[in-house]
Amino acid sequence: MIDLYTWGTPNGRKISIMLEEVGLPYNVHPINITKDDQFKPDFLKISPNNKIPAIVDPEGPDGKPISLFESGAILIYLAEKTGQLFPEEPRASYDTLQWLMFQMGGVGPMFGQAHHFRRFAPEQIPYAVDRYTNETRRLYGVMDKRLGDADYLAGADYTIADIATYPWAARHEWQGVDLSDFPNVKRWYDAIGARPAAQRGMAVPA
Ligand SMILES: N[C@@H](CCC(=O)N[C@@H](CS)C(=O)NCC(=O)O)C(=O)O
Repeated sequence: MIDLYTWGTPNGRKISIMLEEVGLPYNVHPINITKDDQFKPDFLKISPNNKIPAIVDPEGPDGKPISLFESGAILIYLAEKTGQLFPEEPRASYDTLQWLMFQMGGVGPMFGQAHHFRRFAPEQIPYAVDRYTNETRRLYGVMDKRLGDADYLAGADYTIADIATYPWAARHEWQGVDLSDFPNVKRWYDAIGARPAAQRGMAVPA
């Protein structure tokens, strides 16, 4: 049974959606990042950057336990462990990796800053709000163009690139984004939202 250390945030929900999609059983360990659980020594042994998500798989690739942090690495690990949601054919595999990296290096950090400056900063700083809201909208534009050409981010198939991006799009209201401005993203968002595994994963931790 895989141990998942998580909280109710987009990065955490990437992994619960993935575990639900591939059908691996898992135990949820809530790490309350609003109460500094992420700084506790036992958690730091698993996740030295004091961030969720992290996993411990008692049956790693060599049959021994493995612990992993960084959601992109965890998604690749679970995809390779199960042979699901990460195409093997080289072109499709690189398409998946490039859209996964686009999420990890662009969507996650920029949407996260939009959340911070729009909702959580102790004072409203117009420069920061505009900068990250505009960058978020630009990234939705990139996704909308891509999803006008393909059903999913990496092409014809639903992959870990979509799983990484969906929980961030689920916070579109926090970002001041109306999905009707991005109709291809909306179609993709609704398709993933209709998947029972995505619905179960989005409800973790309970
Ligand atoms: N690049 C990391 C980012 C993880 C991340 O930012 N996690 C946030 C919650 S979404 C967190 O644990 N924050 C707590 C902190 O920074 O102290 C990943 O994708 O796993």
